[in-house]
Amino acid sequence: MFLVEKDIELPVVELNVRDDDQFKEPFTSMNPFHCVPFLELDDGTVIAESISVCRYLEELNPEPSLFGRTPEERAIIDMWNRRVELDGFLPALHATRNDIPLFAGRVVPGTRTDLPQLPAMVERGKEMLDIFLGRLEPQLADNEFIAGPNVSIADITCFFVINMANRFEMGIETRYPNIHRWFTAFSARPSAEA
Ligand SMILES: N[C@@H](CCC(=O)N[C@@H](CS)C(=O)NCC(=O)O)C(=O)O
Repeated sequence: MFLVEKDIELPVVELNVRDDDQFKEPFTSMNPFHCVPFLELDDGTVIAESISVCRYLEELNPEPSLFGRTPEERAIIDMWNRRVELDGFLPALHATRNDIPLFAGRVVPGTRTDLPQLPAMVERGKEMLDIFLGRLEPQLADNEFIAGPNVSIADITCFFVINMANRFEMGIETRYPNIHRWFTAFSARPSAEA
């Protein structure tokens, strides 16, 4: 989504993470945290972590800005992106990974372990997610986008949180109408369709 929003084209290698490509060479050495995406530079340096990759690409391609242009904009966007990641994405991730049978044996991203899927983590994840949604709703009552009047990286991060939340039928459409309005509009962007 970030690449489409920024109109950046990169050569892409697709890994089949269900078939454990990320644990095979050369990828296991490139990202020992065994997750996609990661970016390999021409000198062989590897940058993993989605937000770190996006931040690097934004430095090279400042417009359209998704991380903010001024110190204040950058701080506000960073604040919201962290809230979305820490308070929304993590609970949604743990609820999802402890719930869907496909994730048995892989409850922590990029691992294969015998840690069992715990129903209590699904319930707690949903409860924490609901607290996050309750805090996000008033922000979207007053703002078109997550971090204010302009689209930002926080919208992209949150798009994935709401996608995961929708699986849990949390009644977003009726209980959080402003989140629903934002999500419907964001889903229609070419980057979401891509
Ligand atoms: N912290 C990483 C997490 C990335 C992540 O969870 N990627 C998943 C995408 S499906 C993955 O590669 N999973 C592989 C696995 O769990 O084995 C980031 O933000 O980029």
